[in-house]
Amino acid sequence: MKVLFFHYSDYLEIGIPGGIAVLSALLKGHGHQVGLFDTTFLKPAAYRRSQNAGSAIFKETPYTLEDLVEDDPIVDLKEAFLKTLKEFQPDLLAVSAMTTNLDEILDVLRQVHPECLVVIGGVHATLEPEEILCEKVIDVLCVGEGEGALVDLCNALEADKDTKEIPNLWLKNNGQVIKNPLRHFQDLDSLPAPDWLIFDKRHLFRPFEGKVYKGSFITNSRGCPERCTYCVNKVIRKIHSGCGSYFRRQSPQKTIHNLKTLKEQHGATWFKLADDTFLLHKVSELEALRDGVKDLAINFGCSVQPLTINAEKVGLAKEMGCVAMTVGIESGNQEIRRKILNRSISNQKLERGIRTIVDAGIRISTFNMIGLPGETRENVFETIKFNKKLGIKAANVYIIYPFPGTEIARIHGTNFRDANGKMIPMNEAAVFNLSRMSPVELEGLRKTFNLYLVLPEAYWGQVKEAEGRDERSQQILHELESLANTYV
Ligand code: B12
Repeated sequence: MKVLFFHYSDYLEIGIPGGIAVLSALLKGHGHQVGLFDTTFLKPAAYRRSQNAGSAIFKETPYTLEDLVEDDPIVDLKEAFLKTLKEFQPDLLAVSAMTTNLDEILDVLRQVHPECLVVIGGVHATLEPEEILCEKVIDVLCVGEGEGALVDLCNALEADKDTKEIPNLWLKNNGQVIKNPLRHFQDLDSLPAPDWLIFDKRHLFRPFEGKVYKGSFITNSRGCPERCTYCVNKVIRKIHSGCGSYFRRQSPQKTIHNLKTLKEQHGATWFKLADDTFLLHKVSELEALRDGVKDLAINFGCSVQPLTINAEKVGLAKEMGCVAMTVGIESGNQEIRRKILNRSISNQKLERGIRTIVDAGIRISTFNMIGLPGETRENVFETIKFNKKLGIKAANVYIIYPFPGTEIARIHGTNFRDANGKMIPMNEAAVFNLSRMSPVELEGLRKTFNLYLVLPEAYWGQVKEAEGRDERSQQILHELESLANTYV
């Protein structure tokens, strides 16, 4: 079978999608031929090299991603897709969708109408299967994990066998939808190393502390033990009741094997372990990982769940090559964190955890959300000040987006689609209006959050001026960004 994967991402939003990478490796192992249509490096006509490169808060590298795409031609997405379909002649188009890219994917498919069978999977397919299967351009949908389902589908199609009873797949049949039950969760140790070979090499661009490395995202667990009100994991866990333990970890041996393979195949030496649970592994497992990883001489960053941080585990991560950790603070107000987000950790414990990471000499950044239900401007400043007190120099800050199915979306009756049925883009999340701030004020705080964080309080009056939308505010914003660079 010839299977063409479709990965839709905004221009230059790099990072290898773990789902497609593992599915591709598995299909190749079963003798199928795999191709990829990836929008990440398709330069749109509207693209302009950013004017203010260098003024955002980061350390400059000898070259940037923009340098790497300098000579690329402008490409029309639809034409490029048609060309790939013509050249590759797939038997099956395998599409991966998150909530955030579904509309763009469907736009392309509706314009092109591929002749081959189209199967869709990914987080959004799992969350909203009914909605997606109403689309004429989609034939088959995969709920949950795709490994068993996609291999079974390809093998059956190739052998001209019936595909109607493949677990995890929903199929259209004479105007009806066949909804097959879910299979037991995937054993992570039985999977091959992710296939990065089908991706453009520029996905591996990894700037860190002024140097450029090669690498991308990998995961070594699935599911999540937490039940946060804003996260899709809680919904996905519910859909899968009866499929086994939702949260699963890979064995250290398997993680070592995958890292080794990716280093050998691609020269990758900088990885981002994208799941939140790196330090949830037992000490004995982390020791085994350390023993296998330290000779690989790799660097990595990982996200960690604050309650799992302790000096012994952080020390082991450091010995393996961990140079950066990201911790979800989400809100500096522990009552908001507990009551609104269902994250029970106290500020005191969070602080202790973060200091442990700092003391180990590991660079730290945080995840923060603003625009939370009932939140005030003062609450946002509690989050800024909490980060500041901990000496954080890099904060990821998002306006909360109530994804479909999450508790926050249910409680507040939000719809991620506007009156015309279009998905509300991530960068317009302020319109959900869950907090006590206006969308304009919230957007202003989002763009200046890191300036408040990095610059001394003496500058805060100027930073407030930069919150505005007018030209003068923009000008102040750029000036302050340059100034902030001297503080990091
Ligand atoms: C790494 C990562 C990223 C990376 C890479 C993204 C990518 N495309 O993989 C980057 C940093 C780019 C990223 C960005 C964002 N991300 Co992200 N990301 C992740 C993370 C941590 C890991 C993804 C991963 O590799 N998973 C492991 C693989 C194996 O699982 P999988 O992708 O689900 O694939 C399996 C199945 O879904 C299925 N499947 C997938 N595709 C297909 C296709 C077919 C044909 C079939 C049959 C099956 C199938 O089979 C796979 C194997 O079982 C997940 C959380 C998580 N643990 O999944 C969040 C997650 C996917 N991200 C999320 C979000 C919100 C974002 C952002 C919006 C964040 C932001 N505020 O900017 C952006 C959006 C980017 C965009 N433009 O759309 C949400 C998605 C919510 C949603 N409803 O869509 C998640 C689930 C986190 C969360 N818990 O909320 N992300």
